[in-house]
Amino acid sequence: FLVSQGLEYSVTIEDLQIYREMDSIATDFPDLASRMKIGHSFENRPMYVLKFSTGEGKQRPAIWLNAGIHSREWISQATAIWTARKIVSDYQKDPAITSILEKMDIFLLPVANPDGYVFTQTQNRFWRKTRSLNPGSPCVGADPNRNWNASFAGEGASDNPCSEVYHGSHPNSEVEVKSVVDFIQKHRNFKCFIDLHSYSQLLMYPYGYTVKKAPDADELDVVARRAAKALASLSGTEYQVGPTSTTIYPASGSSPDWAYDNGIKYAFTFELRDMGHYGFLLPANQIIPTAEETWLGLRAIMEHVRDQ
Ligand code: ING
Ligand code: ZN
Repeated sequence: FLVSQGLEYSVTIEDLQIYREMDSIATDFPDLASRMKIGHSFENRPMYVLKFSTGEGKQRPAIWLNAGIHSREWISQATAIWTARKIVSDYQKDPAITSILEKMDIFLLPVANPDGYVFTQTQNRFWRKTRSLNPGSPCVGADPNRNWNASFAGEGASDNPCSEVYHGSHPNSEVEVKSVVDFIQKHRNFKCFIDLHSYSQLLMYPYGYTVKKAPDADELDVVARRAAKALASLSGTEYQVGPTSTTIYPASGSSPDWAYDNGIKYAFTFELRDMGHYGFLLPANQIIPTAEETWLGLRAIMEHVRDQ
């Protein structure tokens, strides 16, 4: 089909199994899950979000779960789609997720950078950025986790389009970022923003753009420690907890800092398995163990947000 369209190097979004799985989840659980298109990528692939809601027609307080903003971090997209299936399977079985969904809606974006994700499957396994064109430069893409309007172009970002941490021409220049920003701002009732990356086994909270302590750092630290403990309870995987800037490195223009500065207090980043032995090439037999333990961490955070 692709060759007949003259698009032999292009992969349509229907080729991505994650998108098929999103479709079947929405079809299998129509009262709980629905698929929404929040925008499209630079190469015009749809940006699909799964919405989990038991409050038809109500604008409930909401949780944003983001994955795959960096395309090569495959355990992130995989954990996200596993989590989607987990939510629909455990609703009305697990009292925790059931009570979370009685009060809040969950929005899950498993592939925040679809063009990059396709590129990692077809051209370069280690591609991190978007696939937007940079006028005047031969280099492609911007770092979608330096492109948010939070101390944009500050520390830990580059103004060189060839850099892996190029911040882009202006805040939200990447249409994938802009789509999420517009959706969250229009909704106006997000309480929690969680971004999944890999690797290093870290659970971090704002800020990345400064070493100054966030006003809510003490509370976020307590929540993150509780989540890390829950995560470790499954098979002993240890996570380090702390603010982004001092736990990993300073980085401006990141999504959790933007969320936090825009009133979404519970802003976290997970750096999933492993500690660097396999790095981005985490073997397939670690996907489900990673997703299962991460779920315990995510659920602990969501329970805290529920109880606010
Ligand atoms: N790490 C993140 C990155 O974007 C990070 C670390 C998290 C920075 C949160 C800023 C905010 O560089 C990876 N592995 O991408
Ligand atoms: Zn990342």
